[in-house]
Amino acid sequence: MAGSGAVPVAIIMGSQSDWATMKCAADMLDKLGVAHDTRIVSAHRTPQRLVRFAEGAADAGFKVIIAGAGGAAHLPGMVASMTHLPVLGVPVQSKALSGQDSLLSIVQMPAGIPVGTLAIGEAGATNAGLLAAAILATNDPALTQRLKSYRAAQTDGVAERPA
Ligand code: RP5
Repeated sequence: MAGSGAVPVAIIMGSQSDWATMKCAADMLDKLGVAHDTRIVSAHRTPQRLVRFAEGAADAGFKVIIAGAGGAAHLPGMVASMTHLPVLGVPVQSKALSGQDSLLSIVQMPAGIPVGTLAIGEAGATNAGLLAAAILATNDPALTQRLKSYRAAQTDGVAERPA
């Protein structure tokens, strides 16, 4: 779902190469009927775009930001430093260090500027979508029901015994 910004969730990522991972967040939000916008915003290659996005995110109508990046992954923390909106960080799995660099770059924020850090890779992106929906659901009974249905279906899908 693309949009001009008047949608509740922004999914941003440091590079086109992050999209295969971050698409999992978009897919989960689609599943739960949550509108989202997707953008490439690099802390290192497009710093001015980063500032414009982060400073304007709240006025653009976003309620939650999902930010994914790999390697020296400054994006989530830098965005969080420029907006009061909740920022969920997804460490993208890097080639050199399998995402441990991304994880530590994102999770070790100094006190005062939080980033809600998810797991490395696709699981983290999927859960970022779920967590963004859960945050929005605190003020949206219909979304709460969709989230509950998703979880109930997941529970129902687990067999008692292995096949
Ligand atoms: C980071 O560098 C991006 O988030 C990406 O995960 C990583 C590699 O980027 P590319 O060289 O593939 O563009 O900034």
